[in-house]
Amino acid sequence: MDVEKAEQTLVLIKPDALKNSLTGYVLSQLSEFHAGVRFAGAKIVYVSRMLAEEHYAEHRGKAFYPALLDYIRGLVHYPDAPQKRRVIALVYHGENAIQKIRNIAGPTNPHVARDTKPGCIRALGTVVPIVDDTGKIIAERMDNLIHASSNPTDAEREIKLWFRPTDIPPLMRIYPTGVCQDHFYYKEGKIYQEREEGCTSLLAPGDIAWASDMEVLRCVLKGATPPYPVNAVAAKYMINEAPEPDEQ
Ligand code: FUP
Repeated sequence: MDVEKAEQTLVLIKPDALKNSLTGYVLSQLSEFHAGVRFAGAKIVYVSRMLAEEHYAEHRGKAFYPALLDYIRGLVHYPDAPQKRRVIALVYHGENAIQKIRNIAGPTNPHVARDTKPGCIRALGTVVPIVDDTGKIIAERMDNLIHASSNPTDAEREIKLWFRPTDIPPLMRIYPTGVCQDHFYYKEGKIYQEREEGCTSLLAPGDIAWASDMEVLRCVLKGATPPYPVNAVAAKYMINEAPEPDEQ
């Protein structure tokens, strides 16, 4: 297929699917034979707070947001086993990939999924009430087994959040990339061109990077407002680097 015409979408197999041994089932449902989409990227990810916050940035401030972060980070399903906290992140590639996979995933709320689309993946999920300090139900946490990008804009943002260009085979990359000319180091939300104590090296001269990520880094260095948060650039370069301080 012509790369220009193909769509890509991000799928996350979440901790509840892993805990219930549903990985094989999900992969079968999303296979090329059943869904007509192909793998473009795959990785096992320990989800840092920064990555979780960026992934669910649109839900920041909502009553279910803290529970959503704990869920995607695996704290809910593996409270006593930090070493098991992870998701499987996948990029699928194909014509109409976003809608095809959303259809197989089904409605966001597993109860709605069961009622309206029995047989879809999320019909196997569950809904858990979230209570405040007084025991009053303030929201619901939807344990719906998989994430699937909902539209082309979200898909691009999410794929670039979880994957570097070099995680994807060169002939399958659909977003602009460039060759980095500078050193970019990250520490606590700031970007440096010289190595600082305790910083992480994000990019070095010669590295292939998402063109939009390099624009964000250049903006931050100049003190200008970047098109998206610097943490959305940095998070992917810190994947699986180290556990959070409270999980060591
Ligand atoms: P979707 O695109 O289907 O993942 O749905 P949303 O972006 O609306 O929601 C993102 C995640 O938040 C979903 F996986 C479910 C979760 N969620 C809750 O836990 N409680 C809510 O009240 C709404 C959404």
